[in-house]
Parts: sequence; C-alpha cells; structure tokens
Amino acid sequence: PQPIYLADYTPPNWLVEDVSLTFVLDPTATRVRSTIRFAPNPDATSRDFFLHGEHLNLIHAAIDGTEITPEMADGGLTAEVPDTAFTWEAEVEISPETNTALSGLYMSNGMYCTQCEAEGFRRITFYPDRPDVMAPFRVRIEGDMPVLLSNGNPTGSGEGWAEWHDPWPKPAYLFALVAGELIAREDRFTTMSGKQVDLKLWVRPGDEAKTAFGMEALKASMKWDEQVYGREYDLDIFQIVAVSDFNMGAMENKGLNIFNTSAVLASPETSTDANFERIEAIIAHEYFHNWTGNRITCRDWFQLSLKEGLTVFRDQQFSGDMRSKAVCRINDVIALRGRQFREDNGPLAHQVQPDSFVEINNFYTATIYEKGAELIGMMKTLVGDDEYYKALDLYFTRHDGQAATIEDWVRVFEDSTGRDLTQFRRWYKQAGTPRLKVTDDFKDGTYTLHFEQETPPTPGQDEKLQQHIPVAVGLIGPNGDEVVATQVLEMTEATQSFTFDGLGAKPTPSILRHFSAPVILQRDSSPAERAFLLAHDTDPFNKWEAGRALAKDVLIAMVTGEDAPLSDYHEALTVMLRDDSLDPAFRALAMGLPGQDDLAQTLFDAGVTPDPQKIHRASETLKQATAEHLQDLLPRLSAEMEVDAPYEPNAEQAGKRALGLELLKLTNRLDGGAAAQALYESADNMTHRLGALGCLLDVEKGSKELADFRTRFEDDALVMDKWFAMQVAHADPDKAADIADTLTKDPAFNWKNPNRFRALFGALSMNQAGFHHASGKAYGLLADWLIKLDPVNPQITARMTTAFETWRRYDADRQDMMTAALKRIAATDGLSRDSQEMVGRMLG
Ligand code: BAL
Ligand code: ZN
Repeated sequence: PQPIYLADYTPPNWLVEDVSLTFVLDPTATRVRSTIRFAPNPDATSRDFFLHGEHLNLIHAAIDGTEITPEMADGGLTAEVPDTAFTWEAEVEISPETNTALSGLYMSNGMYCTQCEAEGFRRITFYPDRPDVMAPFRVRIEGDMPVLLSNGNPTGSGEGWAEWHDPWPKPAYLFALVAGELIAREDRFTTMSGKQVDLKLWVRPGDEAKTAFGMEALKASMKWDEQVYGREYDLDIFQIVAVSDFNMGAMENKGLNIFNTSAVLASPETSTDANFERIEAIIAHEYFHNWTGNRITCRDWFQLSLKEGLTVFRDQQFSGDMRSKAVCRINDVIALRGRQFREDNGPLAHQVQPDSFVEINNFYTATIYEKGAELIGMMKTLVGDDEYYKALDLYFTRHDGQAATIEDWVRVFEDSTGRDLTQFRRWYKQAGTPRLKVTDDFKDGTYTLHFEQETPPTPGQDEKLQQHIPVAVGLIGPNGDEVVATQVLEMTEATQSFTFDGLGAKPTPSILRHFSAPVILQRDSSPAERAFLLAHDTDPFNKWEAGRALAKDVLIAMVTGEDAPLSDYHEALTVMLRDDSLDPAFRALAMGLPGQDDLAQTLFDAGVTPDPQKIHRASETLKQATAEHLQDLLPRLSAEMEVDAPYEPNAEQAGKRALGLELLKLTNRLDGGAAAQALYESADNMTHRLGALGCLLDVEKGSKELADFRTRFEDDALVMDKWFAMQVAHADPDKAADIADTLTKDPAFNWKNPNRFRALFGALSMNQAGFHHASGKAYGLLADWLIKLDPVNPQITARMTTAFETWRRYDADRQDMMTAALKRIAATDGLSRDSQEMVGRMLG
C-alpha cells in the first residue's frame, strides 16, 4: 500500500455548500440518497472532480438534474462537471448488516449506527471525505425503528421517519446516524447565556439504570467548559447513544456522540471505581470536542493531534478538578509511560505530527493523544496560566468554523504571548523520548544542576535536534523544608547548567515536578535520597515518583542479582502508609509496583536482556516480602479504609477502596485468600467484588467465585468482559496461554465483539510473563486469532498487533518466535492495509 504524505496536501477542488441525505433503512439493502451543492474552491488550482466511495453500490447519479454515468476510480469516482457551482444527486445501496469492520453504517445488536472517523463516511455515500470540506447537513431517516437520530436539531418526525438539521458546517467524519429500539434518560442544561439544551442519553431497554452517572458527568462537563474555557454549547439538543459493538471508546459526532457501552454505562454493582472515573473522563472528552475538534476541526489527518492532544489535555484538567489533581496527574503519567513511552521507544515510534501514513486508523495512538496532551501542558507551563487562557481565547476566535493546522495552533500561541516557539515546534516533528541526564554540585552556598539532553534515534529519524524542555525544579533543605520553591528552568541546549545561590547547605533537588515534560530523567540517586523525597517533597508527583523509583531500584537489583535496597524501601513505605495526612488514593498509588513491561524496558535501556520470568519472580518476591514486613500494620490500616456509607463512585470513597484493596493484596499472601473470600461474599459493589476475585485468582483459588460471578452477570456483556479478562490477567504465567485458549472456546466468547476480543487478548498481552512465556504459546495463539479477525475487523486487528512491538528487547529465542508470529500475519492472503502497515513497521 502507498503512503500518503503531508507534503502533498492540496486544498480541495470543490467545496460543499450544503448536503441533504435520505436514508431508507434495511439491514442488507439500505438506500442512501444524497443531494450535495458543490461550489468551486477559489484556492484550488484544478477543477477535477473526485468523490470518495468504498463498498457502495451506485444506483444512479445526476448533475443539475441530468443523469450521468460517473467513472469508477480507485477508492471512489470521477465525473465531468461544470465550471461553476452545481448540484450532485446520487443514490447508493449499502449493507449495514454485513459491515463487520464497524466503520460506516453498521448494525450492532439489531440497531443501526455509524462510525465515520476517520474515513468511514465514504462507506455511506460518495462524498469528498476529507476534514477540510465542511458543510451543514440535512438528514431524513426512514425505517421501521422507533428511534431515528442524526446530528443537529430535530426538525420533524412521524411514524417511521425523522428529519434532522445540523446548521454548523462540519466535515463528514462527524456525521452520525442511529436507529433502533432505544430508551433515553432525559435532562436539561441551561447554558451560560440562558439557553435551554435538551440532554438525552440513549440505551437499550434494560440499561436505563446505568445512565445516571453518565448524565451527571455530561452536565458537569458542560458547566466546566463554560467556567474554565468560556465555551458554550451551540445546539438545542445534545445526545449520547450507547452501542455494544464499537471500535473506539467513543466518538464526538456533532450533537450525537456515540459511545462504546463500556465508556458510558455504569452502576455500582457492575462497574468499578476505575470504570466510573474513565467514563467521566470520556464523556468530558467527547463533549469538549464540540469546540476542540468540531467547531475547529483538522485540515487533514496529519493534524489529528490538534484536536486529540488538546482535548485529552482538557479532559485531564477536568478530571483533576473533579477529583484529586495529584492523583490524576500520577495516573496520567503511569498511562503515558506504559503506552506512549513504550511506543516511542520501539519500531512504531512516530511524530506527534507524522509526515506520512498508510492507514490513518493506525495513528489513533498514545503519541497523537497522550504525548500530544503533554505538549499542550508544556506550552501552558512555559507561558503560564493567564497567557495560556488568553491564547486559547484567540485560538477560538481566530479559527472558529475552520479546518486548522498544528502550525495555526502554535502561531496563535506566538501571536498571543509574543514568545518565539520555533524550537518548541520540534516536539511535534521529532519522535522519541528525550533522556535528560542530571548531575549536581554544591560549593560556597551555590548549588548547580547540570543537565544533558539526548533523544535516541527512531525509525526514519537518526539525527535528533535539541528540544525545548521545561524542567520544573524545587530544592529541599537537609531538615526537610523547601528552600527553593518550584521554578521552571528552560532547557534548550544539549548541555546546560542552572545555579541557585545563598544556600546554607547542599539541598536535595526535586526535578521535573508535576512531570513537567515527557522525558526520561536519568540521575544516580541513593536510596536514602529517594526515601527523603518520599517523606519531604512538597510536589505530590515527585513524592510519588521517589517511592516508585525506590521500588524500581529494588526490583532491578533483584533481577540482576545485586544488593537490593529492600529495607530502605520498606522503611519509606511504612512511614508513607502511616501518614494519614496523605490521601488514601495517593498512598494506594505509592504502594503500586512498576509494571513488568516498564522494568523490561528499563533493563533493556541499561544493556540487559530482560527475562520476563525473572522479572515476574522478582515482583512476586517483593510483594511477599512487603506483606511480611507490613503484617502488623495491615489489619489496622485495612480497618481504617472501610467505607461507612452507601457506595458512591466519588474520589474520596474510591481512594479508600483503592488503598483497602492494595492492602488486601498483601494480606492475601499471608492468609491464603481468606480475607478476599470474605470480601467477595459481602461485596455490594463491583470494585470490591472484582478486587476480591483477583486476589483469589492470584493464589490459585476462586473457582467457586468465578462460577458465582458468571451466574450473577451472564446477561451483562460488560461484566462478562471482566470475567474473561480477570482469568487471563491473573493467570499463572505457565498457564496463561492455555487458559486463554480454553476461554476462546467458551460459548460466550463472541470474538467479533471488540470489547470481548480485547478483554481476552488484551489481558493476555498484558500478562507479561504469560505472554512472553518461553514456550511461545501465547505468541502463537494471538497470531492465530489476529489472522482470523483481520478480514472481519482490520482496525482492531491492527491495533492489537502492537502486543509484538517490543520484540527487539528480548533474547534470540523470543525474538525468533515473535518475529515468526509477525511474519505469519504478514504472509496472510488478503491481509488488510491496516495490519500490513503495522506488521511492516514492526518488522522494519
Ligand atoms: N475522535 C475519535 C474518538 C476520540 O478521540 O474522541
Ligand atoms: Zn478525542
């Protein structure tokens, strides 16, 4: 397949003034009639006419009322057209029921729904399916369904039909249609200027009880965007629909967000605290897209991070305001390191603004999203809060209604703040995670920090330039008091030093506070210094980071057979756990160990070939030693974490449950599962039930509880996803592949459903020692299933091939087995473009 290049961008030859669509729904023979008013684009150099279209059966087409026979071309059609504005009419037939790729118009559980981002609209009708063609849409839907929805405001409806009008010009990727037997939770929101907005959250009958939380999250998001960014909603109605078969988490279609059920449905009995938190964030994210994505969209898909990075940044801010800023930041960084650093340090590393792609669906990545969000955060840190919000005001006024570029975005910041961001732009164009080495010295009251930056080569980018890195630093005196409050040092050179005068004694530096830049900090630090920062740092992120680094030192030493600073770690952990001025959620995070994937990468960076089995054993040994060390403290602390009130998914209660469950994992190693079994039996919420079940599986118990879990929830697909995932995630590494294989034969393993497939195989690829088992069984099993899934759903297949992206880290045997799996996928007849691109990039 041929790549598409950013450098080849040209403006569209034809603009669309307005669109009318009529859908006559039928599972295998839906008719779509389109009437599109085209006008020549004054900025274009050609009048050639091309419309995208895939998997469409053209019934007829006409220009200005005269029937024509267009010429079919690769990926669409061409036609002879007038020089001036004209009206295009066409009718096509499509088959939603057989559309298993879940892109375009498809059916899920008997309902019709759409997914058009990035290029799904061309599977609905012939159209210039590119984001810089924006138009108002009128839609009429005819069908034998009680609920018929599209974007914008309703303009009429009757038995078997409904009409909608979206007055805001939008690109086709934001088009949506839903039809089915649905029930709405209804509410209202009064905007800052007093406008009433109807809110509807549509679900299948039976799911009504799971909509209350989502609706509250939506109203909170609408309010927050008004208060923090001054952004008001702009239609009479805002709707969300929950769909069971969905490739993404959710989609921001104008006025009609479509959500994966997993990203919106919630109840205490079926959803964990983490589920609630994720749902709140995704609802906010999709709502925030109304301004950052919809009112201002992307000129082309190379600008994807323009909307995604900014919208992730905004949803992270929102979650921080709704919950604990510190805890949210730590979680965001854990996720960034787990997904984006892994990507950035392997064969799939790419720029936040790529120069080329083969299949855009492969670029909905942690780099575009999460690293993109870090770039916004760094800009905010560099210019300060006031200047940031002023720049955002300018962005909204200058680019409202436009399809903009990342360059437009950076220029807004330059114009608004007067700062030169020439060097900062490199963050968008240079892939890879910079390493920031730090050393220090102290002489005559002057403390100096020496920094050295280096970004390792990434595919296609051997030479790296220096980045503009905001490094937030504070200094702590020997008695634990902060002697220099947080300052932002701007690193722009390869090596740079910063001095702090007038200090009575050598301070301890707290570097990269709040994780002020997405870099890997390299500093030789003693266990004593880490423990000191864990006790005294005023920056919550770095306080957590100190504990995490100490735990990592212990684990790495255990793996490499060096002296592990175990007692320093245990002492520091005990002090931290006893400190009840610390948020339980923070303490829970501080108890968590670095992931085994993270340890493997750290070893690899240090020139050691990681052995997943050894890493697993070290983690187990440390957990056991910690349980024994803390055994006297566990009962009292666990009792303190009991929540004496009916379940609420709020941050305060969730924090207590999180710490309670971390403590239970330790108790579990001492009592053989007794406390976990008791918790399972008494649980009145999914957080406890699932946490207890995980503990039981960890000690190879829980068969009775697994059976009970299934009986209770067998009609609830989202909970059954957990049932599948848990058994694989908590499997003994020696058995993980066999357990996964057996589960694929379970009648409830509906592999065409993305949530179910991901539940099982996502869990397998994250069970590090199980996935990388020396037998290679898990590699083979995943490859078999990806080959089977590819013709059905290329997007999910391609995304899940990333389980193999770390192959270069491992020993020769594992490398051979992982590359053999990739080559076997690559050699599959008719492999999708999506998977071809991913596998090709991984094999290099
Ligand atoms: N635009 C795709 C889904 C999301 O990022 O919101
Ligand atoms: Zn998004």
